[in-house]
Amino acid sequence: MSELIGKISKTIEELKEEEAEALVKEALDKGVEPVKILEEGIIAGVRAIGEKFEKKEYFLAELYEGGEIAEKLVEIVGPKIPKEAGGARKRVIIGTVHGDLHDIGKNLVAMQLTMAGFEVRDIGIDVPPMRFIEEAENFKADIIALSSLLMATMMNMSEVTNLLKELGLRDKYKILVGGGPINPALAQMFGADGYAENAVEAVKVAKKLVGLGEN
Ligand code: B12
Repeated sequence: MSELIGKISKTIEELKEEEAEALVKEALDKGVEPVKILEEGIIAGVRAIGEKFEKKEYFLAELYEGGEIAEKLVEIVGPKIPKEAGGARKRVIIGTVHGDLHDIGKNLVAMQLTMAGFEVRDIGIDVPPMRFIEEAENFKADIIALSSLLMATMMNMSEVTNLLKELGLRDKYKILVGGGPINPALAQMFGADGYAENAVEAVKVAKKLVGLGEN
């Protein structure tokens, strides 16, 4: 089965959209766990594209194409991930920080949180700091979740936490952060309450942040 997962990752890396889609469907039909397909197939493939881009073996056009393929595949696999029963309707505002247009990972996190019982409002990409706060206030959010894939924009996470402090609203929300360049130390530096490396972890951390425990 891991051979099939490996093939998924490889065909994505090679930008073979139709082949990748057929393999993903085959894996689902064969009962491979959707989370495994996602993490070890799709995300691994897309990461490999990123590495090729870094080594200048791929260029912007391939980066775009890879993003589109991944998005399509995530749409197929995401809804197959088992939905958790019940769950309190805690609310999350999620978006990608100002200057950053990456949204595949953020969408996955939003999807996982929704499936875990959270009420999620996704406010998109390139979101200015003040908009996160306005939306959180309107939505009566418990958590503000920030995504950044770029080193050049990740500092915008602290703009959100700083602005919240200035407005005397910092204690009203839990801030959850994530995305490629982020790590626990940076999350702390940006004034966040929690960090998660991937969408599955994001659910665990989000639950902890709002006192829902691990289940
Ligand atoms: C696809 C892609 C694009 C697509 C994005 C399409 C889209 N709709 O998102 C396009 C082509 C638009 C793009 C553009 C650019 N990109 Co780009 N891109 C990628 C690529 C290949 C994949 C990203 C992805 O979708 N990964 C799959 C998802 C599922 O993983 P993820 O995003 O990491 O998300 C997971 C976790 O990080 C976490 N997570 C994410 N968000 C959040 C939020 C919270 C709250 C939590 C808890 C967790 C969490 O959970 C997610 C799910 O498990 C990466 C390579 C890489 N290694 O990531 C480069 C990459 C991110 N891009 C890069 C660059 C440089 C750019 C450009 C600047 C290129 C250019 N010269 O123009 C532009 C920037 C445009 C902009 N202003 O944003 C660099 C960033 C380097 C850096 N660290 O700063 C990377 C790392 C490539 C590389 N190795 O050089 N890119």
